[in-house]
Amino acid sequence: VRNFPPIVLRYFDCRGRAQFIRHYLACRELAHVDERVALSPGFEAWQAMRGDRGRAGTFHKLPVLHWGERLVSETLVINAFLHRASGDEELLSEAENLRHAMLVSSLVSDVMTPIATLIWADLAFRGVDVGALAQQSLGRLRTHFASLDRTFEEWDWRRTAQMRPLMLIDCLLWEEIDVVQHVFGEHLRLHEFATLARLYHESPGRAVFEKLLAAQPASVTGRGLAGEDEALAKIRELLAVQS
Ligand SMILES: N[C@@H](CCC(=O)N[C@@H](CS)C(=O)NCC(=O)O)C(=O)O
Repeated sequence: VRNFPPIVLRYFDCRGRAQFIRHYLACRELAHVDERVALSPGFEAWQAMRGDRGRAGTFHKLPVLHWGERLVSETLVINAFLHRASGDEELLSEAENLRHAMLVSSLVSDVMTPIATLIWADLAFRGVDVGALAQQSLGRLRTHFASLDRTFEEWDWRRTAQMRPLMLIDCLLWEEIDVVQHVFGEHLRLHEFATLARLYHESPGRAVFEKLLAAQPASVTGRGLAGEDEALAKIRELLAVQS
């Protein structure tokens, strides 16, 4: 067992960019503080902290990871840092590490980001046609899920993943599939992506992930539970009309 320095993960009290890191730290039982910045319509807690570079980090954005004296900003960099610092990187071959990095990048840029954009759309882009954006986002996500499904199948992922401990990519994959289902409901049709569906349902971390989410229910974005539920209800209503 390695000795790790004190770890603090700071992020808003939502799932967003950091829930997969929370899942990972919990599953791997890495002692840490899960510091959640309270959400409110005016983001008062964040406004009070935003100017403090020691807490808001290099770019005054969250998530921020403290690893002993180290402060790490940027979701992808935090991921790469943790993958290395935890010792996971050295358990994999160079080719495997490359695959992990490609998948993380793909899930963050092509799943996590468009989902957040869609949920915020009515506030972020005045006058946007939310129904059209939702339809387009769903179509693109389904196409992307088909590519991921094929990739995991070709890479014999289910078998090889069983031969190593649960890693960040497993947490991220589960989290993104869960979020996409939460947002699109039955419109996603996860069962049509057989490998992804199995990876999701049979994830060794699933019980821990679900327990963590049940213990601290959180919205996907910084809109907060009530505001986000309303936005999601609207999105699903618009999708139902179009389908
Ligand atoms: N490129 C950064 C983006 C981080 C980011 O945009 N964080 C948002 C929350 S998801 C934030 O801190 N917003 C508050 C602000 O910009 O004042 C990353 O990938 O971590």
